[in-house]
Amino acid sequence: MNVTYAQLEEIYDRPFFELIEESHRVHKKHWPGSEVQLCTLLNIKTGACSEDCGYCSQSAHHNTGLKPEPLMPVEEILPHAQAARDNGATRFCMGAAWKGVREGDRRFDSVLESIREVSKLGMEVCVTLGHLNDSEAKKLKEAGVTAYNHNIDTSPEYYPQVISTHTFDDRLATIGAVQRAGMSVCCGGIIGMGETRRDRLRMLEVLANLNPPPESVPINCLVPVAGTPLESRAEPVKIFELVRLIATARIVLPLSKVRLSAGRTSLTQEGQALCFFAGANSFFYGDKLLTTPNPGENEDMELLAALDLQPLEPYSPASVPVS
Ligand code: SAM
Ligand code: DTB
Ligand code: SF4
Repeated sequence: MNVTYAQLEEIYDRPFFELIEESHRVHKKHWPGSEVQLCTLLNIKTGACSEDCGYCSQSAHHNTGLKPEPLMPVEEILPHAQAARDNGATRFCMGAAWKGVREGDRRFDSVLESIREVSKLGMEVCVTLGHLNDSEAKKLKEAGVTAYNHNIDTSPEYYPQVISTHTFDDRLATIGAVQRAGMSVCCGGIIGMGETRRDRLRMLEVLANLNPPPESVPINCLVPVAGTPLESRAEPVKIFELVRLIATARIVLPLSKVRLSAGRTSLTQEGQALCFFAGANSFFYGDKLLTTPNPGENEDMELLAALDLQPLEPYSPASVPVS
């Protein structure tokens, strides 16, 4: 979809109930069921990251007190993946805190082996491993990766205020490699980092104009981490601004899964219900994100039951949109 900034602004600024009525209508047209995707995260390599992302607990540039851990071998990863599947996860997402993978590095070979094993469990397999070139992306696809998560995080204009060790264009280059390799792109961002409404909409503009648009779009609310530069710039996200952004994303990215991501522990259940009504159809499931807390599994299952929503079966017809 070719979407302009002016169109995004017009959608976002509609009277609140008109906006969410429209986004709910678009949602029902393309996602007629009441399924929600449950993605479970596992941090397979923790901390000591060379990048300086201002929000991140895992950057070696910030003193967050996080204890670095080396890359988990396949035998340590598999029990986590099995537990996630047994608890009802649809997608298993493995994250590594480093700048990117390097072909020929034994750590990359170890990740490829883990992907091959996890993909036998029947869940969708997502990884988020930083920067990739074409041939690395191809190897990940061949190993069984369904989707690659690589966020643009904010607008091109605000990006240098958040990160200095790589550029917005570096992020787009990796997204290009992921697309050429035939993996789905999972790409979204963070709000609550002191950015403006314009930055949020510029971020959506870039996402909506990716060709093809991302298969999934995580919308994270900043989890302020002590010791990070953004701790002091953090602004609690206003729930109706989050709902407006999700509704706008649903309208301009009708075929994408919109994921209510980090920051749910600061939202009420009623607030989350509004997000699902406005068009979110995925969330992170399990009591830990990568390094920070997430609502408990029982609490989330109760929320789904109360809203008459069902966990999405991986690879089921309901996991693809009606176009
Ligand atoms: N190192 C890889 C990368 O940068 O793509 C993968 C892991 S990184 C932690 C994945 C994403 O998590 C980031 O792009 C960001 O959107 C999100 N994230 C990290 N820390 C966060 C925080 N404190 N609050 C909200 N989202 C966060
Ligand atoms: C995404 O957009 N959010 C997830 C996932 N992709 C990898 C990560 C959220 C991390 C929140 C902070 C933490 O737990 O360290
Ligand atoms: Fe490293 Fe990713 Fe954290 Fe940036 S967001 S510091 S690249 S782990």
